[in-house]
Amino acid sequence: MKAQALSGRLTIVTAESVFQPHTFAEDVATGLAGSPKSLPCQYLYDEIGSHIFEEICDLPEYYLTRSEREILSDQAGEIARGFPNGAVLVELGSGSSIKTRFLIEAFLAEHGSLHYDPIDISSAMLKKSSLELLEEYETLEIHAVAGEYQDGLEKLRSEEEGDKLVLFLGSTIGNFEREDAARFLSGLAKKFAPGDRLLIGADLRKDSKTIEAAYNDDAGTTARFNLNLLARINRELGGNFDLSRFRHCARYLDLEGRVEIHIESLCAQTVRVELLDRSFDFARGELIHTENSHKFSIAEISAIIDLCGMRIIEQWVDSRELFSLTMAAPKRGR
Ligand code: AVJ
Repeated sequence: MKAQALSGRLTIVTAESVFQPHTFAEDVATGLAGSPKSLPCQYLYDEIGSHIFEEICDLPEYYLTRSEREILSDQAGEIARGFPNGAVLVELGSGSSIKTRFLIEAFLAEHGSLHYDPIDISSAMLKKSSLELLEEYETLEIHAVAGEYQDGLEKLRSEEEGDKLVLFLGSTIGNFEREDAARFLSGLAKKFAPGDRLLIGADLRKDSKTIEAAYNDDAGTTARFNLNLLARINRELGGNFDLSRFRHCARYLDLEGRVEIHIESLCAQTVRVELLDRSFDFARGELIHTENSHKFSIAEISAIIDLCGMRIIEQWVDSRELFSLTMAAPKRGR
């Protein structure tokens, strides 16, 4: 298919958050000077990080993607039939859009054509996956937004285009602190028209062995994903991190229901970051916090949906009961 035929069905707009090259430098400076040290997890997903994350999704230990895919492939037809007038599919954090294909195909089968609006921080990934989708599905139209979720949502198409089905898959919600998750979903619910729906994937609480294995895989892919953050500081900010002097660690806190991911300094060392014109001291065993991944019980999911002004329409789990998918509507909705 010609590039023209593809690009006629594709618009990519860039939200404010992407036009701020200084924020990475500032956030690194603040995070590494802090005590305890930390780095915001959204910086894990540069082009290289996004690709390593795709590898994580295929790992034998990383059950999340397969479980969610099982639910989506089983339920996509039913979900599409739940929107008799069709819907605009909006996806928060689309990545490579692989799982979304089940829904795209179901909506196309049911309604013939479809508008798909992915929002993702990685504009390279957005462009690549959008072009792949357009090549495959001739009646698909894509309005992609490069940016963070919050300002990405401001750039969506208007209500007149139809009911929206907002996808928030992969347990990305687990990256938020629980209070921030509630705040985010409340904000989303406030923007919802009566016919709009949220389809949210959330990883379930379970035995710590299964969870810890998913974040400490044998192939070391998750370690590579995590340490890429230091490599990114080297690449973009002229850092001199020696990656062999750091290691990945992830542990599950059962009570809190979350995996805490850190990078540990294996020795006492000083790291220079040229563009910041600063050095950072690390003690042996000192940790940089890089990510949290929260897990939820079914009761916790119900409570958060209710708290955020929504009601559950349907809820599914996979055959091994590891992962959940929840369809919610605004309380005042149809
Ligand atoms: C993309 C946030 C859902 O928490 O499982 C996977 C990120 N980090 N392995 C997760 C992640 C390390 C992932 N989320």
